[in-house]
Amino acid sequence: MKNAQEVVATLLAGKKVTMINNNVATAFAPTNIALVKYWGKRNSELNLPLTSSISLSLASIGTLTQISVSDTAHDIFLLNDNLVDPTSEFSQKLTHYLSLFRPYFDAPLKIATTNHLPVAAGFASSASGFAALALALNQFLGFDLTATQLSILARLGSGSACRSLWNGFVKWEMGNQDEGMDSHGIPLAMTWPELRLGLLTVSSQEKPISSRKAMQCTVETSTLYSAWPKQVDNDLANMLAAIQDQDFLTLGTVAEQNALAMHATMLSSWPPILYWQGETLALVQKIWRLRNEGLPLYFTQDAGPNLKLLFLEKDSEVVQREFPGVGLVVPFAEAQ
Ligand code: 2P0
Repeated sequence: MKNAQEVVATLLAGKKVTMINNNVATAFAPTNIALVKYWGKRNSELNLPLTSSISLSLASIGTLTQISVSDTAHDIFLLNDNLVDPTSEFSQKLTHYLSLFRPYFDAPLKIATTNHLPVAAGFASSASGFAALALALNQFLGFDLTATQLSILARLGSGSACRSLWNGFVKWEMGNQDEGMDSHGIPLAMTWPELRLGLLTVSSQEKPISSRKAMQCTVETSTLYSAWPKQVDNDLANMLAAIQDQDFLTLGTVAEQNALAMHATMLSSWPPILYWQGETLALVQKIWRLRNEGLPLYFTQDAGPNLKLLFLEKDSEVVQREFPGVGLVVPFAEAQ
């Protein structure tokens, strides 16, 4: 069994590192929202999942990361222009990730990250964050890796990051190799210009328990978890068919059911995990009422209290009227 350091060494075997002092590398990666979720790992060091998953990237919403050589003796991290507390979990995660690359360079780095969405509030900021970081490191150190190899590197930072290397629909193949060289994102060629997402922010506060810890607790203690891989298998097949056929009602139904089943596994964990807040429930009930009245509107929810609405362009106006603060996203803006 390889550890993360050995996986990086395998990917970088034979690569020449060509870091130039005072060089600056900048990279962007989109946030992705899973339509069939990743919840549970078979290897927590390499972030190898127990199931495959499918996501939709949010086009121009994501993370912009800039790397340069630090003029201090140690690494410094900036998040949305603010210096990050070196004792924070965010800083420790970044430091650990960078340590995987230390055999290839030793200069202290300045890493400036700009996130379009709130960090650690269930808006998948770690996904776009590690994807942008892998892309920026690739440029900065001249690794010249392929998107698939960068997807593997991004996964070592955060599982869902391996899906943020591409726009549009992406499938994360779980793979079955111990070292995970076959566990990475694969872009799906389909576009869907009429598809819309709506971001409903209930809270931008940091979540009470990280996805990493919540996933582990669910796998170890949830009485419902044994049903999850079978649910995901069915949902993956139905979601792929829905995307292929541009069948919105199936896409919405599968995405919403899958998210609810994931939250049900969390609720049946011990100690129980509940990311919902009162306002989350009120919004879900409103979505269900509107749907009963004939509006084809669905939601998905990640490890936080915020919701992501799924609907079609033709219903944009009514959705924006019903949910005045909603952030409208056009995932296939360029395809229009
Ligand atoms: C997903 N989430 O598929 C699922 C749905 C949250 C709910 O992937 O431990 O930050 O870094 O691999 O990727 C969030 O978990 O967890 C996540 P790690 P990650 O988008």
